[in-house]
Amino acid sequence: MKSLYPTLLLLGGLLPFTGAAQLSIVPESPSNPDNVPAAVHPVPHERQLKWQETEFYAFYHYGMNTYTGLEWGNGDESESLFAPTAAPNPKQWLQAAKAAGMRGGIAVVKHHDGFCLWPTSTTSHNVTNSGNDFGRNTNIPRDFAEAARELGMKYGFYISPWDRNSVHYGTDAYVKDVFLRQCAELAEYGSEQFEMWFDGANGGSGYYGGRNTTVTVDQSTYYDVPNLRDSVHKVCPDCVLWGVGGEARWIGNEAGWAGETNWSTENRGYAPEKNGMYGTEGGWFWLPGESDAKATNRGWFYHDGESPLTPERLFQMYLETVGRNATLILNIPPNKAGVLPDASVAALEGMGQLINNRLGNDLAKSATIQASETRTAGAARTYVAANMTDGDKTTYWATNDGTTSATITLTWDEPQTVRYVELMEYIALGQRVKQFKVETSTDGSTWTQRATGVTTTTVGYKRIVPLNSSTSASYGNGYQAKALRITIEDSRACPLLSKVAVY
Ligand code: FUL
Repeated sequence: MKSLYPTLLLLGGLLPFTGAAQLSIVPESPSNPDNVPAAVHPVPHERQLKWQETEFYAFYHYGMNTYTGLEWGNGDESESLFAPTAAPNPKQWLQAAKAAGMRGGIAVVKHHDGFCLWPTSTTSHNVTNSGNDFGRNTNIPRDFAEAARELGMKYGFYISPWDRNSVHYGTDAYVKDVFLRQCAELAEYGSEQFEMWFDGANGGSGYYGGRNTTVTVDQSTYYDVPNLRDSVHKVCPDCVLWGVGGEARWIGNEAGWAGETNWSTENRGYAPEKNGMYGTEGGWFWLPGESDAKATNRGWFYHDGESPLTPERLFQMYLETVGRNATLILNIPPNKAGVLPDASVAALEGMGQLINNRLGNDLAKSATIQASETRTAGAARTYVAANMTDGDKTTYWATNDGTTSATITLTWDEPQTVRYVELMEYIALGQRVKQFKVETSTDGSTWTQRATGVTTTTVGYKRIVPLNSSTSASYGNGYQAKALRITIEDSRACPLLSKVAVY
């Protein structure tokens, strides 16, 4: 019988396939020529890793509500009300997102009112019956995917499981003949999709094809999620099914913040409103957090008179989500002409400039970096401290097994002005760090702890720590430092860091 140990490692994708090991029928000793640390389970699926790397992307709520002024349409709206005053322009939406530093976007293509923004075969409640030619020619999945490809951005779609228009809602026929088929149609708009967004709001009152009633469903069983996942993944292998799909979790608020302690692991039956922000240490499965937030001061959909939040506020959201091991999906609603208003475009550009100015010049690259301990190198892999500043996400620094605390010290020839420290764990082998601290020194021997007002516990995929402890107050003058020291004080197993950056 094969021993379990190498099997687990192979499952984690850590070791190259070796014919000899596979054919062996006698117990074998673990073969680990690269001295790769054992994974701390659970670990992310490859598609969750790719998804996490998207970090920051846009959300576009556009559809029937744009024209009725509602946030939740009842489902009885006449298709003719969808009447864009110009051809909707997803390329303009995505260009504005790119200027903010976003790597992709998700377009709502069916909200709770059930109106579909593509010519679907599953219902007549769709663009082909809309009020004018701009409406009838609208196909958001097609145009959004095409624009994203052109701009080198990732893309995905929001399709509401809850459908207040469908006469079948609440029966199996809805799931089989409407919802799953709609998802399958959407999957065909591009195999590179990175996320499908399945909202948790479901069941309740609605038009339901004239039944005008209240329908209650059990979302944990009703939508046939295993089948949904299989069908989508067959066509879109990298598509993370958010929310109801069970591959990424709601961060538990719509205010653009994640917990300073934020685990990417969860247990079954967790309560998003309670621990969505924080995750659960030692949880059973990998369920990373995504924070959905509005970049404007009104609803998810466009409303006359709305205005965008300031670039400073948006930058704060970035720090409190992307900088706390979550992804940020920032909503900017297109208007009745199917474009983002100028003021929103300007706010996004301002946000992009702040991110670039404040987090664009990595001082760690010009520092000498040392660690208190370095894991013994393997045949084809080292674990040296310089792996954290080489710009290569596949290399990482590690200690030997059994070591769960260590220091990393960066020193410069000349004093630097420092404001933020960014850390990234090599999460392919699990989330580990539980406690750390950051200090600066003007001479390399006397140390002052910084970020004392920040809970410096988890790191995860990415953690950005403001050294003055403030995500909201002004940028500040920073601290003069000839050296900066990060001390990992506790970790679930030997720590593995793929990046240290200092700004
Ligand atoms: C919520 C929905 O009910 C809102 O209308 C919006 O789509 C938001 C992003 O998710 O749960």
